[in-house]
Formats: sequence, C-alpha cells, structure tokens
Amino acid sequence: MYPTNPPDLVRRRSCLALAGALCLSSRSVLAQTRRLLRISTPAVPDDWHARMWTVFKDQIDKTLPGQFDVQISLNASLFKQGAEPVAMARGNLEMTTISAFDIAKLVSEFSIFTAGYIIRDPAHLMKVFNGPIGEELFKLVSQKMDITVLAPIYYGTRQLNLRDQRKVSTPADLRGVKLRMPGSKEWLFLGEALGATPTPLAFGEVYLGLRTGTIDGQDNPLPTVKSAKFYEVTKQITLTSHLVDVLFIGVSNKLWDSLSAEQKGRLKGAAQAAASYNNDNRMADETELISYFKAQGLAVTTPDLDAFRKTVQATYLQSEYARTWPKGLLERINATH
Ligand code: KDO
Repeated sequence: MYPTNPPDLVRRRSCLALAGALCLSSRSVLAQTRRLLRISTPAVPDDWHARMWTVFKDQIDKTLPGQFDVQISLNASLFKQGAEPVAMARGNLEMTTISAFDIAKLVSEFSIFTAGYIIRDPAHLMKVFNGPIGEELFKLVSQKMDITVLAPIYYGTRQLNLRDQRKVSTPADLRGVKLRMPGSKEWLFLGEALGATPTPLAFGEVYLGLRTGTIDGQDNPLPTVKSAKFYEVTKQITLTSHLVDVLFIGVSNKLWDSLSAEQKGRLKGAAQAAASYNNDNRMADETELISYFKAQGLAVTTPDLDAFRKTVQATYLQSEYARTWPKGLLERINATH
C-alpha cells in the first residue's frame, strides 16, 4: 500500500536520490582533481628521513585540503634504492630524496659532494646548498634530470661500523675489509679511498649481510645505524666522519610544472618543514647515540682523523672524478662559512 500522500513521498525520495547523486559526483570530481603524489624511499620507518614525509603529508593535507593524494612508500617497497630518478622521468613517481651520488651519475658537477672530507659539518652543508652554489647546481639538476630540488636535508655524518672489533687508526688498517657500499661506482670509490675493499649491496640487504658475514662492515650515520638496527649485528663503530652526507627532497618536473604558484609555494613550505624536522632530530640523535651504542656493548673508537682526511682527499684529487669538478668550485665550497 502507498502511504497517504504519495506525491510528497516521491518528491522526497527524488530529492534524496538527487542529493546522493550530487554527493557521489562531487566525491568522484574530488578524486579526479586530487593529484597523485607518490613518494618512494629506501628509508626504514624509524629513521628521521622516513618520518619527515609524514610531516610533509600533514602539512600538504592541511594547507591544500583535497588537492593531493600523498602516498608514502618506505623500505624501497615501491622502487629500489637509486631507481627513483628513472621512475620520476617515466611518470611513475612524483617525489623522493635523491643522494648526491645518484645525481652525480647524470650531473657530473655534483661528484664533488661524493668525495670524503669536503663538507666540514651540517652548518657548512646547509650554507653551501642554501646559497648560490646550491642555486646554480639545482638548475643543472632540473635541466638534466627533470627534477626540481625543494630542500636539501642533512642525512648525517657517515661513520664506519664493523662486524668485528679491530684496531683502525689509518686507512691502511682497513686493507682487505669488505666494506659494504651502495651499488654505484661513485660509492665504491669512496670505500676504496677509505682503504677498504668496497662491496656493493642494497641498503635493504645490509643487516643480513652483516649477520651472515658476507660483508665485514658498512658505513652510515649513527641515527641510521640505530634505526636500521645495524648495531645488533656489529661490534665496533669507528668515528671516521668521512662524509657529511646530504639528501635532496626532489619533485618531478612533470608534476612541478603543472602546479599553480600557490601549490608550488605550499609544496616548498612542506618540504622545508620536513627538512627542519629531519635535521633537528638527526643532529640531536648524533650527539646522544655514542653512549647508547656503548651501552649496547659496541666499542666506539676514534681513528687518526688527519691520516684519513689526507689519504681520502689525495685519492680524490688524483682521481678522474676531480677532473669533472667545475673550476673553482672546491675553493668556493671551502670559502663558504
Ligand atoms: C645507504 O645505502 O647506505 C644509504 O645511506 C645511502 C643514502 O644515499 C640513502 O639512499 C640511504 O641509504 C637510504 O635513504 C636509507 O637510509
């Protein structure tokens, strides 16, 4: 039986149906207009340069509501370490953190930042990349890699981390040590310059490599030694401080060039907030972690830093890499205070 006032009910029903349809269509319009912003990194979830992406996403969701679908993939689960720039060029990825080593493969001017003992400390690093040197070099990255750098981040100062205890005073003491390095010739050269036998391995395989003994050691900043749990399978940290390392928050030009001025400003602001979060936490960690590792039973030693610095710098200056460094760049970096 129909209720007493069928025309009213019909009207009400059709109103509801219309509202539902409007709601559905505005949701699908929203889904269509939300830009996909995929982020891929090999970082483990507990590391600061993984957590910083949540800072980035939260800021984007707050300042540009409904405009971007930010998807964060950690542990190299979307693209393997080093494959990100190619994925960005193919339109399969929008954002990542790129290392100077990955950039140097395509922009040889960058190889100076893969050399040990060039950048003095985190403050020097930030001055170099947030000043005219950074500006000039980031233009080349955009031209040659189609990636816009939004912010440099401090990845930490790389230290030697060995499976067994061993006296390490000078590079000669590392002769024959199978030192894991990421798999590119620029990285392997750094291992060689330190006096070791470099062995290429992806970041995700380092823990097992240390546990099983296929490698004798690895190098990474202290916060990463902790977050990736390398301290569980190693017995010594030697504070070589051989590379004050940087990563760059980069966005594909495919996405960047299609954005409005407001969106660009918000993305940059979010990247800078993420960078500050990473930098502050990482620097605080670096000062505190030595006692943590000692408490875990690791020996923490300091080598003859002059001997390491001299050997590594001389090895680089005599190498094919130094020939690609733009004239005067080393002097400009040294003169940046
Ligand atoms: C590593 O593989 O040792 C390295 O530290 C190299 C960096 O450039 C960067 O890729 C980093 O791994 C990852 O982000 C994991 O922390």
